[in-house]
Amino acid sequence: MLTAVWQPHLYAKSMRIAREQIHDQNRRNEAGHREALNFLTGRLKKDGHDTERLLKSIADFQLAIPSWALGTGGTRFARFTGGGEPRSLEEKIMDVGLLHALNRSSGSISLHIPWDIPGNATEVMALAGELDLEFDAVNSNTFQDQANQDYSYKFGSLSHTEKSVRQKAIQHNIDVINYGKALGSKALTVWLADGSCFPGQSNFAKAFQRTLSSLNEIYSELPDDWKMFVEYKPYEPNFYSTVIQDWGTSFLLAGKLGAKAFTLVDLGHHLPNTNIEQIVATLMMEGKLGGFHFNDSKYGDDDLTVGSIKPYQLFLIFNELVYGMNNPASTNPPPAWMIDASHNVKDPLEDLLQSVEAIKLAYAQALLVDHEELEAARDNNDAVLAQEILQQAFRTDLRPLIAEARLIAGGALDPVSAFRSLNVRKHLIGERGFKTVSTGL
Ligand code: PSV
Ligand code: MN
Repeated sequence: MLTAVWQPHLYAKSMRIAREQIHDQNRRNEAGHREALNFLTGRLKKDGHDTERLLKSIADFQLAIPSWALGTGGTRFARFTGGGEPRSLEEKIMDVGLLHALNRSSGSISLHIPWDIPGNATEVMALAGELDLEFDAVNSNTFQDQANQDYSYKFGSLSHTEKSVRQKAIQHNIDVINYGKALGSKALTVWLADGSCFPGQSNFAKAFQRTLSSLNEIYSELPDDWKMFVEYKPYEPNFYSTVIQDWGTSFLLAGKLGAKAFTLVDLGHHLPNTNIEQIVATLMMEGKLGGFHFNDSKYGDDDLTVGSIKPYQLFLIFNELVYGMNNPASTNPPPAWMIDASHNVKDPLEDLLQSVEAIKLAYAQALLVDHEELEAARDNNDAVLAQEILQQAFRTDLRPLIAEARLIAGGALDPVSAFRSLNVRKHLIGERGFKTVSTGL
């Protein structure tokens, strides 16, 4: 049984995973883990790696969990909800607390407004604080009409042809900034569904200019220590054109807006086979990579578990990210790391644990790359050696090192199996019921 703690000042009689329960789980796997770790660290040290430094970098790497991805996702055909889904923002925060207790790497939550409006910011902050969580970027939503809305985003929001609709969308973004301020967030993410479904429907240049002018108004309300992330996407829900369709358009907007505006890369927002690692390198070179939405895909914006389809691509992206972050000449501020995935058939919490693990693995593998050696190979046009260097890192199984970093931080050696042995989902169903539907995707 999991520990149930009554929090009188908060209204949830909610489950927490106690450290002792995690230790009990870890004791079962300890021997096998030590053996694998000793073998790995022996090899890494022989190859000249500083394993203590690697452990620290891995432990420090934190990912924001989206408030909209704690329930089951769906497609436009159906949504098969699972049991025990969070019914309120507070329950979502509790869920992120469970993830963080297990992996010690999910230390923040990213809110989508109005799906998750914090009613009482002080209480919400207190709950997050108890669970050792912070609030990451806040996300605006002008891609749906809300009940009782007397205007419509059917034909766009910040780019709408009618000024009054644009004004509503601008005001919504300003409201979102204000919600974020109360929670200690430091960034606003803007993703627009604006675009057109048919050739001729929209004037591309005018739509861009209206968007820029709306974003400028929002930008002028952004606190000095905040950032604005402009997320791009080539298609969906509009199928002919999207106003902010690609990194170039986002980069153009960010440049025109000013120093606090950046591009946000969502891995699922590219046409098939796009070289995303090159986009990352270019944006970092220009100091304009603000944030990342991780997921994986086979065809489009599939929002699948990170690393489930193209783990090598993920590693190559991290290779550029690590290079960009460690390059002393880089002016790029540390990007904000977020997951943006949807779970149609998996338990959302298990899926998120898998995504975090995949991201940390790719990051750690990228840390193994010797960039001086790689540059030398490049300078000599030695494509064979360059590939050897990258694939040597990619093919090193660093899972014991990731597990060790988690163990040191008080997390579970194997978060998914701990989640299952502790019957977390069963407990959540007992608490919240079986037929629950959470807001979000
Ligand atoms: C759009 O596809 C997106 O990636 C944006 O980040 C949204 O905020 C999120 O998904 C949820 O719809
Ligand atoms: Mn996204």
